[in-house]
Formats: sequence, C-alpha cells, structure tokens
Amino acid sequence: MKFTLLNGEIIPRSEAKVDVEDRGYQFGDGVYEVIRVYNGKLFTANEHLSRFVKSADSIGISIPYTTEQLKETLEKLIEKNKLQLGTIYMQITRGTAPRNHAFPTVKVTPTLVAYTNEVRRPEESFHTGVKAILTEDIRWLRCDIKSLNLLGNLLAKQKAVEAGCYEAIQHRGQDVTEGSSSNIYIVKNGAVMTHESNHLILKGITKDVILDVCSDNDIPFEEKTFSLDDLETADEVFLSSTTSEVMPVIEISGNKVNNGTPGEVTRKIQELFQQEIEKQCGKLAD
Ligand code: DCS
Repeated sequence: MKFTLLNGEIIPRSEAKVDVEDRGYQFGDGVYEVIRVYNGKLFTANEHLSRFVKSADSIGISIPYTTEQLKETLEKLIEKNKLQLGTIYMQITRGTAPRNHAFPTVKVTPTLVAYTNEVRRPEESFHTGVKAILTEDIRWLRCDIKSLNLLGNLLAKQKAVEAGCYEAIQHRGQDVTEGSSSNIYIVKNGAVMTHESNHLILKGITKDVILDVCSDNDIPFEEKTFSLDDLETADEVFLSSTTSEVMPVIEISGNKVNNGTPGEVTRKIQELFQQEIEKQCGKLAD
C-alpha cells in the first residue's frame, strides 16, 4: 500500500481526498515542487523547500510548517513508501472556499499534499541524447513561480511528444527562454550559457548545482539570454531538470547538434553532476 501526505498526516493513498471546491482544483491556485530521491535520500532538499516557500510567498500562501518540519515529514513519507529511487511530488493550494476569483476573506487552511513516485534515471538517454522541437513561449510573465497553472507548459510538451521528441524549447521572439519542464543551455567554444534567472524562467535547482560544479571545475558559465541563432550555431546543447538531470540535446527541429551526439562539455558536466548526487546521497548503481 502506498501512502500520501495530506495536511500533516500520512494516510493510505486511497483515503487522501480533496474537496471539489479546493482552489487548486478550480483555479490552479497553488504551487508545487518535485524533489529527487536517490538511495532513499532527498537530493538538494533545502534548495527545493526554500523555492517552495518562496513560490508560495509570492502568491500570498503561507505554509503552516517550517522547512525543517516539511523535510522531516517528507523523509517519513519516503520511509513509509520504501522509496529508493524516484521523486517526491508536493503541492500546496490556497485551500477550499466557495468559488470566487478574489482570495477568500475568511481564513482558510491551505491544502498540502505530497506523494512519492518510483522514477528511474533516464540512463540510456544520458548516453544517446534526446531530440527537441522549438515553440513560441506563450506563458505568463511570472515563470519564476512554480505555479500549478501549467497549461502553456503542457501544450508545449504535447507538441514535442506529437513530433516524437523529448522536449519543447520555448522562445519569446528571438530569445530562447527554457524547456516546457527544463532549463536549456548552449555550449560555445567551451563556455556554457543559459537564460538568466528572472521572471521569464524557473530558476532550476539543477541549474544551480550545474553552476556550482562549473565554477568549481573552471568551466566558463554565463547566465545570459541567448538567441535562436545562438542555439542554431551552438557546439553543444543540453537541458536540465530534477528528473532529467543533465540531458544532451542532439537534434532540434530536425537539425542535428554536434553531428547528433552528446558533446564533450555536456558529458563532463553529466559526470560532475553525478558526483554531486553521490556526495549527498551515496554511490549510485551502475
Ligand atoms: N523550468 C521548468 C518550466 C520546469 O518545470 C522545471 C522543472 C525546470 C525548469 C527545472 O527545474 P529543476 O531543476 O528545479 O527541476 N520541472 C519539474 C517538473 O514539473 N517535473 O519535474 C521537474
């Protein structure tokens, strides 16, 4: 039996029910996080939990637990579900109230939900790389908030899937922003470049780890907006996310990147990223 966290209690999944007037269900009025679990241990938990609090704060939801309490509860959930390799999904909504766009005037308790998923590391794709398409970024202007409202992201991802691709690389006009559920990087003359962390993208936790390993290993790294032309002429392209880690992109809209193979700098960063996981969570299985 699998267990779910609902408002501070860990209960059987089949008993975890949320009201139809929950504002998350009606408006997507809430925020979420996805945290990786390796060897039964949370990876970059503090970073994810502080982003969770920041996202919630920015839409006026105050989380009725400290990040330390949240972390302990998530660890209990991992233990209950005997999760070794996977993810924790967690979300908080403003709570249940009669449907009205304006926030409830009476005090409502936010609804906090978390559950575990068994998710492998996409190891084969780490070696082969993945294909992507390009699509105009039609999302709102606060993509830094990890909001439950993901329609723009879903439409982009669906377009990629229908084209037989792994990810959709979004752009606002000439400027490349990010993937539908990942950050996007180019490598040119050995230097890595990715969109600066502002309101147009989600500040990836994986991106922060990549930034750190690059600076520790003298790999030039710049957070700066790059264009579709830069993408087209890049030596290497890769994407990053909690579930995809560091993933080479070897084809974009039918055009091969680096002759259709993962590049040298990308492979180096994959290796350094794996070392970082192992530092926090112990050795990974081959
Ligand atoms: N950009 C977007 C739009 C994302 O949805 C994600 C992660 C990222 C960037 C990368 O952020 P992290 O490195 O912190 O994961 N999306 C999560 C999701 O919805 N599923 O898995 C990861």
